[in-house]
Amino acid sequence: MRRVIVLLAGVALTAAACGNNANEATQSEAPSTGPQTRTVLVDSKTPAFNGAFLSYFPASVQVRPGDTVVFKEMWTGEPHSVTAGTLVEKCLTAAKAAGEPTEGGAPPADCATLPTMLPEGPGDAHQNAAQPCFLDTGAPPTDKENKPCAKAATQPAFNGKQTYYNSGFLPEGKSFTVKIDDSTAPGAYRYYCNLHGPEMQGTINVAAKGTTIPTQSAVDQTAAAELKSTVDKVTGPYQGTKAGQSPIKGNLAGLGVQEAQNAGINEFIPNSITAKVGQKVSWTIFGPHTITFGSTITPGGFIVVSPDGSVHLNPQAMGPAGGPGAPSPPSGPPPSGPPSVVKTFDGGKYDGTGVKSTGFVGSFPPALLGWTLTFTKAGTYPYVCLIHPGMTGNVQVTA
Ligand SMILES: [Cu+2]
Repeated sequence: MRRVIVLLAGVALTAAACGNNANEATQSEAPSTGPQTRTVLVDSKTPAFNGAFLSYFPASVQVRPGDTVVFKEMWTGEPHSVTAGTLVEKCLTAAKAAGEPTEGGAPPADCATLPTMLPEGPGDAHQNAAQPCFLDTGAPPTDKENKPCAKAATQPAFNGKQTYYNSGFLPEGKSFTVKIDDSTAPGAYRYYCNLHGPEMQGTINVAAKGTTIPTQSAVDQTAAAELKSTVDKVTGPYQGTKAGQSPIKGNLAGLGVQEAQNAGINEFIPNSITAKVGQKVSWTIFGPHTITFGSTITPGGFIVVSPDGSVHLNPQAMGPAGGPGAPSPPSGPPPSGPPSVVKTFDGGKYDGTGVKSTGFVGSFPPALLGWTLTFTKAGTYPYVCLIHPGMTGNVQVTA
């Protein structure tokens, strides 16, 4: 699930943003008196399509010591964290030097040692990454140890010196509030998502005390402009695919576009499939999805926070039902050229009774996985993706 975006060219996430531009000063800056709070979105939503955005909006926010940054989880079904600290800085610097993100490449050592929220294959969430963790010194437990950090009685303020400062998994409706400690030295402090890796990162720019900073409405405008820029890149290829002009033929479960690799389109295209009884229906899976018939699990409910704070994947959502799970992607060098289906697995027959599900499939270009299913009875069969809320479709089967 980690490699949801395959490459996101080195966008200038680390550049100081919207600073003390004299032209903006009159409208967009707040009085410097008193502590301010600025809100940053984690992921985002658009009316243009059902999607997910592996970005923070805006990518850079300016505050001062004593101010607060609130990270608001937008919940598209993609699990995220806000994870900062000197160990994360090291990882992001190494990733940039290594030209990360690279397609399928191994992460640099400084990143590989950091916790990741979910396993690459089957298994449960990693508690060292999925639960909050605030360390003044030392490294968090490894994925292999898979145990949470010692619980902090209260969340400390961020001072720029902590080695690891992690929100943990941010469920739907949750925000992560970060108070910037009075002692924090001015500078750029980067953070990332410990599931999606260096591809999904942002910066808290801490300015000197007394600096005037952009207002929340200016921050919101920057966030909206950044989202629009991504949505604009996606819209053409998305509409083209819906009109049947995609190089990938047939039914799609999800879609990513080359032009904006931080965006995922979480839709079944076309939304409605027609088939005859006994005819094999096939899907090309593009992204991290399930194709699921007859389930009562709420889409997005594949990851849950237990009352004790531990975070778990729901095996009933993640596992296949009524057939085999996804095969592992083929080894060896990936095919070149446009994305294509390299392996297909078969869900067998379905008559509308019980649950039929692919289980979780991580299928990314250029080597995509396909799934087939044969309906044995006429009728209309609604189906969903259990990862992404709002990702629904139906198959209309006639005799
Ligand atoms: Cu999905």
